Amino acid sequence: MSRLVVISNRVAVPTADAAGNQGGLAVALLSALRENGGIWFGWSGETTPEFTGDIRTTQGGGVTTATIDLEEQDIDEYYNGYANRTLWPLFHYRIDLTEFERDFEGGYRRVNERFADTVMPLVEDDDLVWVHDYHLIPLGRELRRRGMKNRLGFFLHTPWPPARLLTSLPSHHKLVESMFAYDVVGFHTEDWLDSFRRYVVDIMGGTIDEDGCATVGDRTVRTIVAPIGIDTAEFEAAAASPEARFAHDRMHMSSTGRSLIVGVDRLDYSKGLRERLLGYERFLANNPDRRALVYLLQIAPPSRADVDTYQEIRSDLDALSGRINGEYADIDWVPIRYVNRGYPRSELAGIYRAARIALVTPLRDGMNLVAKEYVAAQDPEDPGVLILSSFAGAAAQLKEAVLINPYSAEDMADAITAALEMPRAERIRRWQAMIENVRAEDVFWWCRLFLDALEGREVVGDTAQIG
Ligand code: ADQ
Repeated sequence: MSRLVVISNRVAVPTADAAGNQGGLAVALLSALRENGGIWFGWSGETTPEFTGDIRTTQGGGVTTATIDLEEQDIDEYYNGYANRTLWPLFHYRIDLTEFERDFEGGYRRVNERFADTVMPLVEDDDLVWVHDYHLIPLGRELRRRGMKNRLGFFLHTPWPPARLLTSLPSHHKLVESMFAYDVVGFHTEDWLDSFRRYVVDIMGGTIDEDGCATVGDRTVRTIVAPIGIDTAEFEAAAASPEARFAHDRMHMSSTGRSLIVGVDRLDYSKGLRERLLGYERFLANNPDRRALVYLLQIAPPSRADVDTYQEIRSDLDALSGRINGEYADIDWVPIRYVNRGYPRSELAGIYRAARIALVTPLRDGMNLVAKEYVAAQDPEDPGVLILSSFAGAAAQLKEAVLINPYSAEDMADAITAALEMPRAERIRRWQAMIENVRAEDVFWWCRLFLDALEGREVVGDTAQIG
């Protein structure tokens, strides 16, 4: 069996975490690394005055991690710059927030070269190399330039934007060309894959064959759909844990007789938090008799605080939740509990289970794992209702959710009303269809699907979506 080398911006350090605080992606990749042996390589999260390329390795739980420090300027231009001010907004269709700075692009190229230089000596001849996400798109090309012959895969965790948007990036051609250095490139959904293929055909004059191989000139890359899942078994167990029950009871005691509506998101403009609050406000305005029977718990831990747009969205939401609470609260009820902190996963599972409704309403999302976690945490006898944006990748799999247009406050208000009125039999029917998918297409399934494609093995079975 080939060893696996995972390369991503940040590295998850293996922990013997009884509370299960590691996300599904980390759990799946760590378990693949444990199974195959290998290394997880990335940025340490630390800065250094001058880049040295020194590699810090740790070993634990059968996994080796290797990390490097980057310079302050690297972080400004590569991470806070090109990755999070240019590619992230553009890939989430927010051209209005996209910043086009040459320095950012230079930093992005430099850090990808630094990654290539430092990881190259760690890779052995038969290793499978799996690169993750928009931070490292050109890494494959840099590795090939340095003579790497290994099987090289790339997975994008965000959407892939339509060609009309992508072409606004001054160096779009170079970026897409660099993806042809990989053997396999994976996306969460058919939609993102289609956008990529259309770019290849329409802008690059390439072709796509029936195996999903994209060819431009003499270069070919296999393109696949591989929707990421969660560690469903672990999450279902977490939802039944004492910590989850404690969180569940805490929610109930603090709100007797009221239905909890929950939202859990990183504080990011792509998650549609502003539109969600406005949709909930519309529900309150349209349903005076129902007001005091519900409340919204919005959990939104801050992220990327060094980027201005993230500071702006934070103050915007502070103001908006304050205004709605000011307008509608009573002496014994506030409509929105707005919380800016993280929770252990088992507590989160208890909160999901206590919630009659989950509002998962991103304006654009590669997949969205919260939607799947909510489904996994439900009580099979009395499940809640998932209200899901049709613009989240998860909507392609969770078709029995109440799908909405997150830009429409009316749509959201109507969906909340419908969810509150939904009979138990219908809630169970919808939930059963969803949990079947969340169980079958979990994060381990996703990992195998991608690695099988990377190894060139045929993928069989009706859930496989190699296209
Ligand atoms: P994210 O944009 O981070 O991921 P998401 O898929 O929803 O979005 O994952 C967030 C994770 O963070 C979930 O596991 C959630 O439980 C956890 N989380 C959020 N708030 C939390 C809190 N307050 N406390 C504890 N945990 C919290 C990117 C892409 C997504 C894609 C994933 C995986 O943007 O579209 O689904 O990668 O590919």
